[in-house]
Amino acid sequence: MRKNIVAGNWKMNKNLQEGLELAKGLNEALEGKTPNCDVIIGTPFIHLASVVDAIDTNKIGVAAENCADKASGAYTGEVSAEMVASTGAKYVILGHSERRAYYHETPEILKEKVLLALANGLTPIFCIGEVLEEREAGKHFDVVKSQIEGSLFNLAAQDFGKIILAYEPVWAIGTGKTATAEQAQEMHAFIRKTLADKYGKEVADNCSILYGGSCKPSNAKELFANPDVDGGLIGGAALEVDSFMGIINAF
Ligand code: 3PY
Repeated sequence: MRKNIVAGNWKMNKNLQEGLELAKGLNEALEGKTPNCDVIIGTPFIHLASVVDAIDTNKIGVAAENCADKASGAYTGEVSAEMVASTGAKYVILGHSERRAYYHETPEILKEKVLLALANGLTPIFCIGEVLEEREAGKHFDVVKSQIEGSLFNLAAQDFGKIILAYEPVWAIGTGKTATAEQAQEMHAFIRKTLADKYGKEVADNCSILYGGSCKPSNAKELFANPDVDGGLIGGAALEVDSFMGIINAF
């Protein structure tokens, strides 16, 4: 059956020393505890190897926040999925709305990234979600479905089984606005049905679908209580041990 997961997305925050302090603090806070969910932290590339070394990776998984859409070669400044995997990170966040919006990542580019991540043994945490105008125009289901179809439906069922999805309504990211528990459940159930129609009920039931977008200790419990919400991809609240622990403890 699918896992409950709380994954942090640090974005472009924390220098190396600050990041290490945060990772170690979280490691300490989890010492001797068995949370009711898997815990993952998504860090900038340069933190990955040091964070992996500094924590118990059996307790806390480590994710990159991106990887290149090319395997290797003359792509100055890029970081490949193979390089990410060589640090000991096991996950990679792909398709975050910030990457789609600011770095023009298309479904085609993301499709390549997913394939390279999987080929290198990384678990993609694949983000999907509509912008405010799309929701207001009643297009949110179509948008999310086409994001999934465009980057993931080329996968065989066996490979799709390795994907974690994160539904992040763009209008709720960094805005302080959160989807209501009903809105989150409605979309997560729609996503699960979309997966079931393509891959069958078993694959759909086994896929963890996280909610992202201003999830915090005060609303995590209500969001996670929904049958199709299997955890969260957490932005700002992942930058402090106490608030991130507050969300982990919501399970
Ligand atoms: C947020 O909650 O702000 C996020 O974008 C998490 O990825």
